[in-house]
Amino acid sequence: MPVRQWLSLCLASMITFVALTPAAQAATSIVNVGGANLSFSPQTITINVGDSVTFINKGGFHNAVADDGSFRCARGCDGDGMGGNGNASTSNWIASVTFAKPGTVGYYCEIHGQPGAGMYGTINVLGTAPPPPPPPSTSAVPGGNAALYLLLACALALAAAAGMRRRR
Ligand SMILES: [Cu+2]
Repeated sequence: MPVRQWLSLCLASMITFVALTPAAQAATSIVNVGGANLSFSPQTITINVGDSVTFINKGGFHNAVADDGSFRCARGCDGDGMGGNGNASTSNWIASVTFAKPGTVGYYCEIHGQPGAGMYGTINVLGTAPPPPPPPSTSAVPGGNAALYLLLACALALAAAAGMRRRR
């Protein structure tokens, strides 16, 4: 097969490979605050480390305060560096919190709840498994890894193409 054809095949394969590789992406979950009921909805959510939760006040005099004090939000969050203020407010406030550590975070509204009672909620933050260790050596290639063979073939084709170019 001509080198040029090889190269386009390699390129197409690599693009497919990359496209099929799942990328870890931060997600945002919505928690509705108040509205028809004095509650957070959904009351319990599960997210992954690095994800965010966006609290949206649907009506009423509310805020969202972590049991452990890690956040206190309403019109922004205390100490967010943008002039945010976690005091309960009746405005249609929206506030986002990003969770960098795995664990369970309880929170409540200072006006209508307390930790674990009344208007309160729970956020379960799941930790991600550490990435698998790199293979010990290239001796893994005879094991039959299609992607590695493809990469080797591409490298050979690229080397061949570079050689042709030098000869011109
Ligand atoms: Cu409230």
